[in-house]
Amino acid sequence: MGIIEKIKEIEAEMARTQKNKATEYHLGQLKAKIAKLRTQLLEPPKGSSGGGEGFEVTKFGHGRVALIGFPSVGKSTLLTMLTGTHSEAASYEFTTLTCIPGIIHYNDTKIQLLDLPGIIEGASEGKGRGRQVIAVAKSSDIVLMVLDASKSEGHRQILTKELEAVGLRLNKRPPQIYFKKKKTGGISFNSTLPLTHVDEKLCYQILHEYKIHNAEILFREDATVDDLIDVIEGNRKYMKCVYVYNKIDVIGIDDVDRLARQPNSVVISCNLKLNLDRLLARMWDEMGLVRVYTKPQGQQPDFGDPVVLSADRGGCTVEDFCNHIHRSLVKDVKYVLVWGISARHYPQHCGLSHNLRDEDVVQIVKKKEKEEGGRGRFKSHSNAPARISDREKKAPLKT
Ligand SMILES: Nc1nc2c(ncn2[C@@H]2O[C@H](COP(=O)(O)OP(=O)(O)OP(=O)(O)O)[C@@H](O)[C@H]2O)c(=O)[nH]1
Ligand SMILES: [Mg+2]
Repeated sequence: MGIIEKIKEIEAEMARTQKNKATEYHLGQLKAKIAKLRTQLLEPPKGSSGGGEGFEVTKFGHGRVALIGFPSVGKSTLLTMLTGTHSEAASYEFTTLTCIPGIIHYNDTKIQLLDLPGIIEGASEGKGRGRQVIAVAKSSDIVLMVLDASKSEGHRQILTKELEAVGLRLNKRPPQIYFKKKKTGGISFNSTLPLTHVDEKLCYQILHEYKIHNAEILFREDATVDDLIDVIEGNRKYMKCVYVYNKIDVIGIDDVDRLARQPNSVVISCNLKLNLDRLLARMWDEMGLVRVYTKPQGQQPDFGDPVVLSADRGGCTVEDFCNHIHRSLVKDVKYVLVWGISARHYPQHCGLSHNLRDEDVVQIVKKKEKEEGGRGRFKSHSNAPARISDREKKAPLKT
């Protein structure tokens, strides 16, 4: 029996089983069995390099965004609109057959947008080109789930389920469960608060299913069985997702209003070019990129070409910033001067561990170099870049 049939069989058994206190342990075990099988399904077949032809696109720019959706919802039209790169769009399904990259220039950063073939129910089990598409989605920083506003709202759930089946968790944070395998000592089970979904026995059973007999486990929140399985599997990817409802030109205003009020959603129309700027702004916010401008000593900051950092990719500290410029820089840095949201006063003297925020300006002071203007802390105040002070008027600094 193939893995997919095994999964189907267990799913059928779960559907047959009534949910109550007595079957709780059995259901938990079945869930763990499915999770294990799904992980097996994801492992590339022996002897292949994984991935699929035409799908490997080189990473480019400061971040990567994947367009995921059913066929004919307007993904290719959206890529053409936002990037100017032509991607064939047509009224029949499965127009796009490979991954087509485009570049969005936004806020001095370059973002790679990927148009992908439409996926359908069953994609996680390999239907259509689902597996390859989902692999690309996993390699990106955020997902834009494109939905047809005029079609069933169930599509959003179906796609979310497909992505969950392969270990993607959309708009969720990792469960607050500490888990560590040990060599000896049995299982130590603890929680910092009363648990309503999982008890010690269920936890033991699930660990047993994974053949784990020595481990330390600490629940820091009232997590579910699924959360526990996610932590044990350890290969889940937590991603931001923006739900993009396209084609609002063909539905009534009441429906548009309702869709727009759903969490993490943006409504657009490619045909009428409606709300595309809002979509870009939303996408950019979700990516959490941090632009840092360098200021050479005694000169105006270079506002043309920021160093772009990201908390998810590499971190946002002064040290990360220095490493971005040159690997050998860190050891020469005495301290840095920072202007911007992250600074308590302008300029603030900061060390390598200081966390930078978007649109900060940084001047590096090297070990043998003298600080600008001697006792620069006070004198260089007048050098504070105009752009920062403008913004500060709008959003006064909290200290
Ligand atoms: N009414 C309306 N139609 C749109 C809109 N955007 C795209 N379309 C139409 O939707 C159809 C499908 O568009 P595509 O861009 O090819 O869709 P896709 O998601 O790339 O489809 P696949 O590549 O097959 O997965 C085309 O006929 C487009 O003209 C819109 O905002 N409003
Ligand atoms: Mg397409």
